[in-house]
Amino acid sequence: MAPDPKIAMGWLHTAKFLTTAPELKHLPRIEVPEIAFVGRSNAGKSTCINTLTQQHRLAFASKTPGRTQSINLFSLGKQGITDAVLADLPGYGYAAVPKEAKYRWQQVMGNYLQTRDNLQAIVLLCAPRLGLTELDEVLLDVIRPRVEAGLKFLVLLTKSDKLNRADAAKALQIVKLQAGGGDVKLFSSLKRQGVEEVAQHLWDWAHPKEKPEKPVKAPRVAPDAEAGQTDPESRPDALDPAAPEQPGH
Ligand SMILES: Nc1nc2c(ncn2[C@@H]2O[C@H](COP(=O)(O)OP(=O)(O)OP(=O)(O)O)[C@@H](O)[C@H]2O)c(=O)[nH]1
Ligand SMILES: [Mg+2]
Repeated sequence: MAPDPKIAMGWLHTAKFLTTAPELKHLPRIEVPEIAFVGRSNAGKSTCINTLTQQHRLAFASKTPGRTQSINLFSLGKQGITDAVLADLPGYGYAAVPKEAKYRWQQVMGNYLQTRDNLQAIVLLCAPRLGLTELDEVLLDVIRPRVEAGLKFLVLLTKSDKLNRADAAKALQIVKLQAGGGDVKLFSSLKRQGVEEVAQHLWDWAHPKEKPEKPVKAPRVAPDAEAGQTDPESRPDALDPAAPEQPGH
């Protein structure tokens, strides 16, 4: 965990709009970890991003389901050095969307979730009264191989302010079972429930602690290293807007 939730919240507050794209092939290739917010339409994804970043209108939120229609990326990082990206994805399951658009979006989403190289974690948001719906289960099936390969994953029961304590506890229990023991949390943008906790998760995903290397016989320390000099090339990779699009999409 980030040593202090204030650090994670301060980091999230640096969020800036980066780009928007109707499908994966239009997204820039990015080297830093990406954290995607997914879920049914109207679940509260865009609002959740605004709450976490403490910015009112970073992501477009609306009462009308289907508000977010493209993949929107927001960059994060202090001192202008991007060290992570948040992705706000369009929701699924909105009945009024024409069949063709639904199909197109399933393809875009499946493609994104299965092949986006720098995807580090997924936050799946769902309404506590609905729990995980059939479409959420389909999404879980799609990402299962990647979760097994190390993709981080968190389920948020959004709008928890709409439930009393007993109902919220019950919903949490049910979704925990549905998610097969995965991490599930109550979240409310309105009441700010779970905000700092989720912020800390995001921080941790974006700043994984490096595994200690196997102990090796200590070499003689070079004078430069003793002086604490760092190699600029060893900084976390910043975004490279000039990078070519990922091949094969
Ligand atoms: N009561 C309550 N309402 C919320 C909360 N979070 C979001 N909402 C409302 O839910 C509606 C949908 O929020 P959005 O953030 O646009 O939902 P979305 O998941 O991004 O929707 P799409 O872009 O259509 O996929 C808006 O009217 C929000 O004000 C919350 O924590 N509590
Ligand atoms: Mg949205």
